[in-house]
Amino acid sequence: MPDVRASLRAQRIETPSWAYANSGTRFKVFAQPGVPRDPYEKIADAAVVHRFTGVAPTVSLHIPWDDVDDFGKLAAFAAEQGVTLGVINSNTFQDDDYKLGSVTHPDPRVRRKATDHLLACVDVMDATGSTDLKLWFPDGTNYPGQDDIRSRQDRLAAALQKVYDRLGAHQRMLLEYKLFEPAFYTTDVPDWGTAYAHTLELGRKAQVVIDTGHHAPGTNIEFIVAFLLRQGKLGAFDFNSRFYADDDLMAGAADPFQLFRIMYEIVRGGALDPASGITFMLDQCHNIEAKIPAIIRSVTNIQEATAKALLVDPDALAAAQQEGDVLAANAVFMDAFSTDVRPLLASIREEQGLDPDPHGAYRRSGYAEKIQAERVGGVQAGWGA
Ligand code: RM4
Ligand code: MN
Repeated sequence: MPDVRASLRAQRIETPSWAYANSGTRFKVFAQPGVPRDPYEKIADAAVVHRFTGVAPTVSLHIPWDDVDDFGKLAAFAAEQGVTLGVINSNTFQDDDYKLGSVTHPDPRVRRKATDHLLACVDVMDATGSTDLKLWFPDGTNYPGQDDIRSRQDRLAAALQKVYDRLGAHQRMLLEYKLFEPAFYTTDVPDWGTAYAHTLELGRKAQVVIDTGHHAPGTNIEFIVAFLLRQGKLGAFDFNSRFYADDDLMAGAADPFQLFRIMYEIVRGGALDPASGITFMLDQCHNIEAKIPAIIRSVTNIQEATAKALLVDPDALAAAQQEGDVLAANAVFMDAFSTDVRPLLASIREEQGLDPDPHGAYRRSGYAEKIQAERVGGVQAGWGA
């Protein structure tokens, strides 16, 4: 039996800077009062999430959304707040030049521009001390015949190789896949198989990111987790929830059972420990709900799914599996999933000197009122800012 309490205490969940900023759908971005105006205020909010949960000590940045003149200064500010800067995310999806793609664009000038941006992201990592570069490309086509599918793979491989060669000894590249959107006919990295093949070709410092919202409905994500872990090619998660497509809702909100099954494969693969090198990030946005409490909820949802996964009795499961007792094996799983783990997590928080109820503690802290009163004027951060 794993040491459930120790594993839960050691768990780490990274929160994304953009989740603290304004966001919306392609129809409308809804502004909320108190939203950060710059990367410093986003980090301050992330630090609050860490203060109440105790398991979110790193913040993922998005370049250029979080561009600053001095990343060393930003890293120092983060440290003052009690957090550190985590994964650096590239952005090649918000420039007119990228209409037909970024690193796979037919025009070598655009490809060079996109690749230069990725290289600049590695410079940022050098300045912040971040070890992970996360790559998600909007690249693809909308119409059959629009561009050559094979040539686009060649262009992708060439760009990835250039960036891979620039990585330092302790840095790595995380390649994310997404089924569709913004491209609707072909996507250049549409699935884990494509991401896996490219990272395999590149080498040890390239791994795959699973964004839970980036699959076709019905996809068995836990199988992908098990497979990539076994191959040593799972680098990170982007957690969020979906009902239909890339909905980016709070992790664990739409399908807590799926999150439990994913976390079980993580526990089974010995990958929960931060030393395993898997980065567990959120990648979501909060369009209609308050942001900080939604992020706290997402963190506690992941903790609950993890606690349940840790409660799966490995001996009872192995025995039932060995005997071919399908119902008994399934019951072991369902018993763990049906356990109310909230008291366990509350007692672990108390043991760590935290409030057992991070949701109530945040509400009572007055932080929401404080930022609404203080963050007046200026331009709120959001997509494109
Ligand atoms: C993409 C992808 C990336 C994220 C951006 C904001 O769909 O999920 O991980 O950085 O959105
Ligand atoms: Mn993502």
